[in-house]
Amino acid sequence: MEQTADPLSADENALVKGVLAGDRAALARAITLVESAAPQHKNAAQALLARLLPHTGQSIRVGVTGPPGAGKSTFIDTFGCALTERGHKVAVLAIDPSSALSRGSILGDKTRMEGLSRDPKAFIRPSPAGGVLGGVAGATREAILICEAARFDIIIVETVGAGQNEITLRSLVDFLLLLLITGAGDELQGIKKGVVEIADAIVINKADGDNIARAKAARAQMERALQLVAPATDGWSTRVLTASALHGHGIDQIWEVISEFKAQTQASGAFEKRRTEQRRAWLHSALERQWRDVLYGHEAVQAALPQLEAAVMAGELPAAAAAEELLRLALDCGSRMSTQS
Ligand SMILES: Nc1nc2c(ncn2[C@@H]2O[C@H](COP(=O)(O)OP(=O)(O)O)[C@@H](O)[C@H]2O)c(=O)[nH]1
Ligand SMILES: [Mg+2]
Repeated sequence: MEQTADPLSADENALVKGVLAGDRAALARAITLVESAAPQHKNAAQALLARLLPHTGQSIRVGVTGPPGAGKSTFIDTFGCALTERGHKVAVLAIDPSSALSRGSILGDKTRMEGLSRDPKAFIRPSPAGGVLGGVAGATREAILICEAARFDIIIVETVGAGQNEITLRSLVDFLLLLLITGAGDELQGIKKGVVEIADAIVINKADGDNIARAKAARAQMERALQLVAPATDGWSTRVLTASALHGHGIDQIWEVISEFKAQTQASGAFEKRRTEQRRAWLHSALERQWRDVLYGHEAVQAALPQLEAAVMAGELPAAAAAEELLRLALDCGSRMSTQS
């Protein structure tokens, strides 16, 4: 068999070694590489991932979502510190598809993870802002793998509950935790239809002070509501808990639930089945992205696009006909229109 050239330079080989050794600077650089929107980084990023892939998969990937202000950052800080204290290595990533537009970063918002950011057993990575070659979800998936190769055994991915974020998050993690808070009464705030159905646990946060009774009532209500929906994970009954991220109450119980989830779903096969499906989805999103790049990067397509666009905009040509013409050009099967004229 012919040996293909290793597209990794000496520098990049050092990067692989650094990541595998758990070196934080190497870890940060590797994630920057897969996040890069520069086409010249694509080959190196893919080669890096291929090298790291055999060393991935050994973590539990936990998604945390909920409305703004529910306490996600505070919770991750408290929870993360409790886990590093038990000897775990915790990586925190953020997925924020809107950051490309807003230039915001959800891990850069008001609540910094004060404890965790100073913890040598933790690694925090804000959501990439701006254009990312693999899309924000793709970059986050790849960042998860890189953290695993660096031996982080608990990966927490945060996203604010807005738009399609939770659906994207669900496709990246093993366990999805939905964080909610009560309003003035015991009704839950910022709860979106459908999100409860994809959660493996619902935590009613800020169960402290004079809020405890309301949180408990909300919990009972949520438990009743859940009896009517199918669980998010085969064989697992969605748990409802109360907690105070600020005061550290209920945090150990949440870890117990996640550990129980892992043991149970690994025994039943549901855990690996979900991961296998997630890898399938990874392929299809990579394929769509790369195909789009090929299509729009094709010289003949670029040359023909303005004219076809103008014709469609003027109402002279159906969009499907223009699209088909562009596809023909990209696939080099010649132009139907030019051969006809
Ligand atoms: N009383 C109380 N306040 C909390 C708790 N968790 C978070 N907060 C406060 O709620 C606000 C929003 O928290 P933050 O973690 O930034 O929420 P996020 O937007 O979901 O990330 C901050 O002022 C926190 O101090 C809690 O358990 N109890
Ligand atoms: Mg936050």
